[in-house]
Amino acid sequence: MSAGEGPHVLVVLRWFTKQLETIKHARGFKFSVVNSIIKVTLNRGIVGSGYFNHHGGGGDYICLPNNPKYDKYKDGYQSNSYIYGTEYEVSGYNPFKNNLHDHDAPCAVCYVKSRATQLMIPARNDCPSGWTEEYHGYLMSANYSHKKSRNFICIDRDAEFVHGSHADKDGALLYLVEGQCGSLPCLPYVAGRELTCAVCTK
Ligand SMILES: [Ca+2]
Ligand SMILES: [Ca+2]
Repeated sequence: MSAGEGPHVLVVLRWFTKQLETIKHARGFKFSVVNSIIKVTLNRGIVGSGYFNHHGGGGDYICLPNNPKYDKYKDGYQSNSYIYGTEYEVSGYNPFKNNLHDHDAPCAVCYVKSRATQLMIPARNDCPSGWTEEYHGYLMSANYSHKKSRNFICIDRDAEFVHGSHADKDGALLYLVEGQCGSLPCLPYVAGRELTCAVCTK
């Protein structure tokens, strides 16, 4: 979820897009200033991953830019690794502000100056003392019954969707994650309850 380029560089992958106050453009990046902290949105794009029911291929959700650049290429399929857009699958229960079901998931990659460490905390919707909350929401991942495992990612409770994308085309999919008791202790965990998450920086 993060990529460091030095001790004071932080790239936060946000699994949603939120309207940041746009102050100015510099080197093609959007800047915003929140509480005197400069946030730079390096990339806005769409969540991509492998097809939900393929056995192999790439397994993580990644943030694909809206403006891809190709190098050498040969159109048509010669290889055996594919990438798809990603739909929210929340028909059973939607705790989000927006009705996300079957919509495509957008994303943004942000840089927060001066906070060099990023942490995604599962099963919490707040941050430890001294940390800044970037957002909180719900833990999501792949469907257990599908053929492919994926990473757990934190989706903002105010998550947006790609407008005009309500088409049920599938591709990669995102499901809410619920606790299962056993090795997972209940209490404090509760069977079937949707887990939260928070993304914190310091
Ligand atoms: Ca769908
Ligand atoms: Ca549930």
